[in-house]
Amino acid sequence: MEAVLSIGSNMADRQALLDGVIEHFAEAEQLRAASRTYATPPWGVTDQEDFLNATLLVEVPDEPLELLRRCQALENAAHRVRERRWGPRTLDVDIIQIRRDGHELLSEDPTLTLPHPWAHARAFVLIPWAEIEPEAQLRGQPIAELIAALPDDDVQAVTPP
Ligand code: A4P
Ligand code: MG
Repeated sequence: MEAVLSIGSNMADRQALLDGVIEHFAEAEQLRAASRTYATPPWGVTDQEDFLNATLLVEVPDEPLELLRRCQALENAAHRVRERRWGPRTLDVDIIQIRRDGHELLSEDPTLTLPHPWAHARAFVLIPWAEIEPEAQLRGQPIAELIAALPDDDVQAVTPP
């Protein structure tokens, strides 16, 4: 199956933490594409440091929950401490979308909600994603349209290196 991952960090050596995730999938020969790294203002809880964010396309043999465990293991390896929702983190690896045979999986399961419930509203997810998959769709809607519907300020704040 194919999966779109959003990776983010706003603590410690942010770029090295993102690179570690990219290397993990590249070494397994499962990395299909990686966006550049974007600097992004904090979304949700705004009194925290800026993030670096990137989006990856991976192709993995795992079942969806196995991929989630892998993503969480990568977070744990970065010594991530969860203190508050949407708060500062060394590394966040979220599954944005999973596709099988080109069809998007949908899930309401709180353990793994698909697509990621906030993806459509997050410039820091959609803009890097559009860089690697400009024609992608989320719930059948082109991500280019979702980006066009975001507030201009949100879009302009997501800055490439
Ligand atoms: N979970 C359910 N669906 C998914 C999914 N599709 N991918 C569950 C990953 N996890 C999923 O996540 C809480 C639970 O979500 C997990 O147990 C998992 O089973 P968490 O990572 O433990 O908690 P969290 O990340 O603090 O909360 P949450 O709600 O996942 O936050 P987000 O959505 O990850 O947002 N601003 C910028 N600019 N850049 C960022 O990267 N990130 C966040 C975190 C907030 N603001 C940001 C950024
Ligand atoms: Mg998360």
